[in-house]
Amino acid sequence: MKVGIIMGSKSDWPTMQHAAEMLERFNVAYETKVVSAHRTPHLLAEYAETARNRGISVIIAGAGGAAHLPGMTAAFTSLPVLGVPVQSRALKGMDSLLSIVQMPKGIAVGTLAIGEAGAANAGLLAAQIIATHNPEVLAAVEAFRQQQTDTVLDNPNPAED
Ligand code: RP5
Repeated sequence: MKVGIIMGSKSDWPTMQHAAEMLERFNVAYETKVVSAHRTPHLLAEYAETARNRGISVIIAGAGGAAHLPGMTAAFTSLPVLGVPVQSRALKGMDSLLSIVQMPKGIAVGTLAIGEAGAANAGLLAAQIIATHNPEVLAAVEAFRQQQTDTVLDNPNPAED
């Protein structure tokens, strides 16, 4: 089983690569592809409709501006879709966020934060979804979280390096 990471443009990669890096950390297989809801609508339909049979179990979709990619992807598949609002130049990603998060009732998209943190957390959440039926991924996710906890507890003084 693997994760599909799609994005509306090559220009989204500097953001979306953080989702890929997170999946690598947990040894989760993934594929990446540029799929645009408005520039390549037929490719989007084909990608989403064939994803499950190609072994994809979660789709991460990142887009900016009038970001209909995650919602349209969710319309074409019943796989879980995680939406990442990419930061836009004009409106700093508020446009991306609102157009991804405000899905009307009946078709679900799990929306993450704007930008790099959202992309990284989309990778983390996808790994956690896979971890519900994969003990190796579960162990890796729990080790990652424990490491974060230890880092904080081992460095309680904010004024110290
Ligand atoms: C969206 O438009 C993409 O997801 C990207 O965030 C934004 C700008 O795309 P480019 O003009 O850089 O291709 O479709």
